[in-house]
Amino acid sequence: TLAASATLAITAQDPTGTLPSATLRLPAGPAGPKVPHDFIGLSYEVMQLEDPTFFSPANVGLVQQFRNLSPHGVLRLGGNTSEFSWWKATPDQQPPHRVGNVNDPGEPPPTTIYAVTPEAIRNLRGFLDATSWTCIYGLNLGYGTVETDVAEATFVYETLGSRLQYFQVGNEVDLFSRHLRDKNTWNVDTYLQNWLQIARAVQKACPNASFGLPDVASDVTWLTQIAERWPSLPDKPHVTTLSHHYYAGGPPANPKLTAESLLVASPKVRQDAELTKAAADRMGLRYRMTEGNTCYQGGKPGVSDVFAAALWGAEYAFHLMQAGYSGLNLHGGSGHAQAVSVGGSLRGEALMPDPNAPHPKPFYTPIANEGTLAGSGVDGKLNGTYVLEPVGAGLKFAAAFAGCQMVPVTLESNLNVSAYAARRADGKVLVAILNKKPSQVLSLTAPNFQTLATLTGASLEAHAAQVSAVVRETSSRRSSAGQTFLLPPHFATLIVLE
Ligand code: BDP
Repeated sequence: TLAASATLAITAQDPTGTLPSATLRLPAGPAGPKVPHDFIGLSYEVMQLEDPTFFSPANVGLVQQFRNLSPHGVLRLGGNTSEFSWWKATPDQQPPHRVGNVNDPGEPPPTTIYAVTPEAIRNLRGFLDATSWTCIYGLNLGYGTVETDVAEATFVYETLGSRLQYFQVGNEVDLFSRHLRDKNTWNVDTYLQNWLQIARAVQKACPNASFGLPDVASDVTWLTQIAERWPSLPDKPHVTTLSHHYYAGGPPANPKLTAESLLVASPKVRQDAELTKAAADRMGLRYRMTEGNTCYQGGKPGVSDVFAAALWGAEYAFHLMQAGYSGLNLHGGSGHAQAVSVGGSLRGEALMPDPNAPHPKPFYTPIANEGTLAGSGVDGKLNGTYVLEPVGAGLKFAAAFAGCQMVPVTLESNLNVSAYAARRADGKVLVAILNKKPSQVLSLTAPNFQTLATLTGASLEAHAAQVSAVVRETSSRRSSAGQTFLLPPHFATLIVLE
């Protein structure tokens, strides 16, 4: 165990041997946050529930991928499409007629709707049991009413039982002024009125249910404003978690977003974490990043689906662990909301997604179905073969810290290398070191360690098809003090100190 401070020296490989450029220290002192055992999570569109065979124990390929990613995790259902879903309690029930106002370009039109059925929820329960994961379930705030949300929530609550972690009501409410509400009146106060009306009714129908809020897209000052108003609000539902989203880049057309630029630390990650922690501490709640990825609008090819995304995913997860988050959910799935609105057909007065139109998968999905480019969860073309994509491999790499206690690390470096450490239940200290440069070789000197895993790819831009972004259990490696260990460029290693 780490009784006092330990020092690992990381040096850039330098032909003259004169360049000791980085020193990593694990100072003895107060421990960092405890990482919950179910820290790792994924986020999917509610739209995904349209195919009840997707989240089902019979979808064994997907069950395996979830279990492989983390033995315990949190599946969050939400996204843009949660505002356009409807609860179809019986097979003959007709979709509601919805009249929309202004659309944000790229959002599903308000008349695009997604049916969620009892069969899908029963299968979801089986899927969660098979994976040992729990669920954050997104209810519709955009078009939801007390009546429709209570009916859906009651069935979900009774069916998911202890597999339901909490309800979220509304996705990215800070953006509602663009498409779902009047921009002149929409703000934190009108949001809280809307939210409380539904959440109170759901709480009454589901007495032991918990809630998370506000699930903002990017404006975390909403969390601060909610924390200010919270003490004076009457009859509050049982809230456990404050949540926000984070997309590192976007739109995909932005030429500045590249595999290399993705790996430059963003100040927003730290700023979001500070505001979020302050608001959550004030309210006595946990905080979670419930939806995010490398680039919004479905991701960017060459950035979101390449090895750089694996390093990004690992680093982002470690960063949130160190910042005290209760978890993160990287977004993905076999369909993408914005693509669905293309190719609708008129049925009565409602514009429905064409069941034969493909729902292209987002480029950033952590787990991909190999058949999804040609098919979707809706039209039954899923072939049952699922693969871990680069960003998912990054998440799996970071999952080694779940259940551990973070150990603050200091790293003096100008090398674009980062390091995170955590103490395992057996007292041993894990250290993850990420070499993010496409060319620099680093050497690491440590007292005594074993390598547990590495995260590797042929290059930062190696495409998913050829990427070897896999977490490998390497054979144990014991080194005598002073022995150096080379860290190739664009490479991450996870070691355990002896
Ligand atoms: C988020 C939405 C999600 C989208 C994603 C994206 O919540 O539904 O799929 O953006 O643009 O804002 O990729």
